[in-house]
Order: sequence, then C-alpha cells, then structure tokens
Amino acid sequence: MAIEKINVPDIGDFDSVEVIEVLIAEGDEVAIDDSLITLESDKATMEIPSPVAGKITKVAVSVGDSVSEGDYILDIEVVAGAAAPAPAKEEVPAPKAETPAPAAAPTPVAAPAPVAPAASASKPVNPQAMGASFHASPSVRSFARNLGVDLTLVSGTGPKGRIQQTDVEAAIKAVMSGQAAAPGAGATGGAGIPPIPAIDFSQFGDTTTEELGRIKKISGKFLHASWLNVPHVTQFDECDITEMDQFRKDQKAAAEKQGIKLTPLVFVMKAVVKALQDFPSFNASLSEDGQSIIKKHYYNIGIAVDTPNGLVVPVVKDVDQKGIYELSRDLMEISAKARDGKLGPKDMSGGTFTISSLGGIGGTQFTPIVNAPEVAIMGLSKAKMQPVWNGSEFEPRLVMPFSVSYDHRAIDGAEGVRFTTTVANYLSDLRQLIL
Ligand code: CAO
Repeated sequence: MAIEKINVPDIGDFDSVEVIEVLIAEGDEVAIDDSLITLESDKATMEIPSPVAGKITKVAVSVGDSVSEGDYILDIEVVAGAAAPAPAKEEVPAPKAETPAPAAAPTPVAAPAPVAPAASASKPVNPQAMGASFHASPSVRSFARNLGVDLTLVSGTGPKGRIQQTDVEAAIKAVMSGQAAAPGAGATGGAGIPPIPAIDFSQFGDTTTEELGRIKKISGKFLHASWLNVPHVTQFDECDITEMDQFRKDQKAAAEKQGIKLTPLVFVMKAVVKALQDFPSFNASLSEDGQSIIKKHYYNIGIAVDTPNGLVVPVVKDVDQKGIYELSRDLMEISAKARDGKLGPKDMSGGTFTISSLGGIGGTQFTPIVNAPEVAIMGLSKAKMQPVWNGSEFEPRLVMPFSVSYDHRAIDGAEGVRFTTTVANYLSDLRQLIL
C-alpha cells in the first residue's frame, strides 16, 4: 500500500491561511474529493478536497495552524486499485471555495432550496450579499442547506462573526414565529417569495431524478442571488462587424501559424474595454450599503465558458494591456483549463465585467444575468449576413446581435443604450480602438 503525502494545493493569492477545521482523523476512510480540512482567510472559506481515495494514516495539521500552498497536511494510505494516480501539481483538485473573492465568477457555494427562510428582517438583502463572505463550518453549511437556509442572510454570533448552528436555528425560529421576514422581504417590501409547489411528476408518466452537478449547484446559488437582488434591465442592440470579420479572416492564417485561433470574441473584448473606459460605471460594483459606486481602474473580463460539468467564468486579466493575439492565447488557455476542470480560485477572481458568448452556437438574442457584484454583463449572439439599407440600396452586411444586462441601481437606461451604441461603433470600425 502506497502512502501519499497530501499538501495544500494552489489556493490562489492566499498565504498563511488559518486551519479552522480538521474534518478527518487518523483511521478515517476518504474518497476522492472528500473534504479534508477547511481553511479560512479574511476573504474566503475553502475546503481542501482529497486528491486520492484511501485511509488517513497521519494528520500533521491542527485547528489554529496557518498553512500556505505546498505545506504538508496529512498522509493517506492509497487504496489499491481505487486510487487516482498521484496527481501532478496542476492536477490537484482545486479547493472548493465556499465564499468567492469579491467579483468572482458566479461559481462557488451550494444551490438554494425553493423556500429559504431568511435570518432576520434587520439584515436586509444587499447588493453584495451574493458575493459576501460568511464564516461557517461545513457541518453548519450542510445543516443550513438541508433546511434551505441562505447563510448570506444569517448573522453569526460566533468568534469573528462565525455562523453557528444555533444562529441558523434562531433564524428559522424568527421566521416561523413571524418576527422576521422571508427572503427578499427587504427588497420587496415584505411580500416574500412564494414557493414553487412540489409535484409528484411520476403521476403523469415515467421520470428519472439526477442530482445536479457540483458546479451547477454552486453557480445556481449565485445566479439566483443576482436574479433576486439586482434590478436587471437588458438592452438589446446589434453591430455591423463586416469589416472586423474580414480583418479577422485576413489574419487567420498568420494566427494559425502561431497556433492561435482568432474568433470574434477577442475583438469584442477589446471594444468592450474601450467602452468601459468611456463609461466607468459599467466597470464597477456597488458598495455594501448601496450608497456608493466603486469604479475599478483595471479591466479584467470574465468569459462564460460552457463545460461538460456546467458553466464557469474564468477571468482574462488586464485586457486593456493586451493585443489580439495575446488575448486569443489567454482565451484558449483558460477555456481549455475550464473544460479540463483545472481552474483555480485565482483564475476565477478579480473580474470587472463579464461576456457570455453564445455566438458560436446560434440564437438571436438573450438576457444574460449580471455576474454580481459586477454591475453589467454582455451577451453575444450569432452574426448573420443581412441586407442593410445604405441610403440608396441594400448591401449584404454581417450583423451581430448582442445584449447588455445591467444593474439599474448603478446605471441609468440612457447610459445603458449609450454604452451599447459605443461598443457597436467600435466594433464596426476597429480603427477607433487605437485613437
Ligand atoms: N457570430 C458568428 N460566429 C461566431 C460568433 C458570433 N458571435 N462567435 C464565435 N463564432 C464562431 C467562431 O468564429 C468559430 O468559427 P470558426 O471556427 O469558423 O472561426 C465558431 O463560432 C466557434 O467559436 P468558439 O465558441 O469555439 O470560440 P469563441 O471564442 O467564440 O468562444 C467560448 C469561446 C469559451 C466563450 C465558447 O467556446 C463557449 O463556451 N461559449 C458558451 C458560453 C456560455 O455557455 N454562455 C452561457 C452563459 S449563461 O448560461
């Protein structure tokens, strides 16, 4: 039986992170992906999953220790035949970040239950709620999940505001006794959110029930939170990308020689960043109290990537400082990493604006959900040749429909359409990007 030494995997930019829970003991049997320990920084709580299946033979860390990437955690006697081969550093499963860094992609945390009692009416739903950190042990998270309690709405009474089981119980009691409102009450003036009735579908025909994948459960929670908290407006528009696409095709062969696949998306990223510089309110987040707008002077674009396991949003950093080839290389790299399930917390944090491109697939328009706490997101649909009236005749032009959903608390409607018009102008004449 081989003994596998387990070290702390890549945990993003965090260093010297406190061990707040040791979830296993010597002699325990673990499966691949079972949580071993929980780390807590000031920004996030992360469970470190086991990269192999086997029996714990030694535990080298205790609650209160501080650890960094590469530190030794424990030994596992690998189960013969059942274990994955010792993974290379990059292959270590990414820690399961339970609370994302601010502006992270709509990924971490579990799916909401249909009826989620809120903690107390005095803790209103706020724009940062879906990205806010809460501190709770996995057992409390699991307890809350089973009861459908949204922990972002529960006040913790433990050390450093940590949520205890008693806090979850108190939150439920408050709702049941009518002392507190149901979720959304802060945003809806006490109306609450009526549950969707549970129906036994098998009475109408055969059914099968499949558990949602981990990523879907996680992203579902953040999409739901954004949908409930952010007053969305979606502006639809279209742009003439005839010249842009001709330029892309002209460059394609040269790019391919360097191993690069040029798609319209990288040109859109450049045009969007130029428009974000013109309209800083779109590259921003609302403050926790909703009274200020925090404008970011860096341009990190999240790209929604469709993977076999679900939707993930890796972030391409410093798009304003990169050329088309470098961006294409970055995009190929992160989408490959996303599809191989190898994205780490670093790859998915720090985004300032998100683009969801369905243009390679089809569709005419869609309404993307804002990746809160960002305030705006763009959806790209499939470009088509269309007859366009030029004043004297119809001309065949390549027209790409797109949409921008935004948080109406941060952005007014007029600004919304000015932004989409500006992006369309830049895309119809790329020369403007160098002015
Ligand atoms: N109009 C017309 N054609 C388009 C297009 C558009 N808007 N966007 C891309 N295409 C073309 C590309 O040029 C490419 O064609 P060629 O091979 O002939 O050049 C083809 O469609 C496929 O492109 P792609 O999808 O591989 O590459 P991309 O850079 O456009 O997108 C990525 C990369 C990672 C965003 C994409 O693969 C993906 O995962 N998209 C889905 C995202 C998603 O699920 N969003 C929904 C979120 S909400 O649930």
